[in-house]
Amino acid sequence: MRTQVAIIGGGPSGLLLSQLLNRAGIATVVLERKSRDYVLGRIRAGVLETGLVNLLREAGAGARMDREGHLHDGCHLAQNGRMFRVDFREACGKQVMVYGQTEVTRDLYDAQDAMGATVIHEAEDVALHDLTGSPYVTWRDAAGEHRLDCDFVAGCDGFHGISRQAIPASVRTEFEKVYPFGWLGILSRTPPVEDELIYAAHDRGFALASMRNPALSRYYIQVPLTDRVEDWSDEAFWAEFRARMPEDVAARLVTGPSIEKSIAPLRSFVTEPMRWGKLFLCGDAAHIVPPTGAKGLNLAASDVHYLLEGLVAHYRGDGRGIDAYSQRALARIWQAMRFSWSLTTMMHRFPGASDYERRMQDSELALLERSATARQLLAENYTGLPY
Ligand code: FAS
Ligand code: PHB
Repeated sequence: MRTQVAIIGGGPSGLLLSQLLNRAGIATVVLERKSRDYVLGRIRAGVLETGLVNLLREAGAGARMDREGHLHDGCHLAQNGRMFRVDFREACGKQVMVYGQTEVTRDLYDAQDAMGATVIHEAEDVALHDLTGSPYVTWRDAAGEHRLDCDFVAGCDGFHGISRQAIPASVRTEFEKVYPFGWLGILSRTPPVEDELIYAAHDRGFALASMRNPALSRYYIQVPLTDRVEDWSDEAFWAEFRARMPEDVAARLVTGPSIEKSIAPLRSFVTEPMRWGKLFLCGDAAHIVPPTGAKGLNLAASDVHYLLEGLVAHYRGDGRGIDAYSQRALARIWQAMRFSWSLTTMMHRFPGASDYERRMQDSELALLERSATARQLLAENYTGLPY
């Protein structure tokens, strides 16, 4: 087999890149380790920046999002029971789209099917070869061993994939911060407690009220890294969530059985460079942000944007785009890293934090409540910096 761009990973990065490249007349093959059902069973992000919304429309995969997604003009910040609003439209004239990553991935799979794109599932032992020469990919499945020759490889295989490791350790620089807590998240078929998201800082710990649609709520609470999902009954979750939200919010909370419950660790991670010969890293394969700023999925989208531009230019005879890919992507990544780290540091309770550090957190929130300029800076970052 031969193609122009081999894409490792059939999550949102890989599928969006494949869809956009094919629409530009560039052939791809996507190699995904898991089954389609497994990929679509993951519950992850929920907030889409305008950049991603526009890319999905450009990819011909935005129709259901436009029908079923919800545009939000702002969000709420709460501190030990007091709540104030950040008005994105007033602060920076932008909005966010609330539409689950699971649905984005489903829409991309449907668009890939409609296009007749090649997505190979349950590809085992994927390996990358000759990345600085004539690259090719090998894998194994029920039918046996396979080889795919290509011009380029896009490593869209997430944090635990193989692509990042294909870049020699002597070339790679990794930057990491692991946070001393995780997020316990649940999905429940209940009406969201508020029309917009609520990020709540509380002495008991952080909590987030989000949603997928008017009948499906997505809620999170900060938990110690030592907690396991089985430690948390639904009742215990609801009681703790209520305790961290303002009283009027807690009073109107509708609870119900969880249909998904999981704990995600929080880390900030970046690997540099994002290119090695004919290999380009994209999305979680290259970076991880704590979900506080809702940047993970959205950074994957801006990587796809830069890589798409570079590859399209290359096939038209101009190699500057792919040469600049890593630098362009990292410039935006580090801004999102800063924002996600800053919001996480402000909103969570850190074990062993000094009284001074706690006062700094209170002061950051007080500044946001008081200053339209501070809210504008938060709104510009939350709704997404320009590509
Ligand atoms: P993904 O990890 O989504 O996809 C990579 C794909 O590659 C997977 O399908 C995997 O099976 C496949 N793969 C891996 N190794 C392979 C191999 N060797 N061969 C072939 N295929 C391979 N972001 C937010 O903005 N908000 C959130 O609330 C949020 N919650 C999250 C919760 C969890 C538990 C996790 C892990 C992430 C969360 N994220 C969140 C971030 C998440 O949304 C990512 O940013 C997003 O999935 C990035 O998409 P991809 O880069 O495609 O990586
Ligand atoms: C979600 O709805 O899953 C969500 C929303 C905003 C975040 C993180 C997660 O910052």
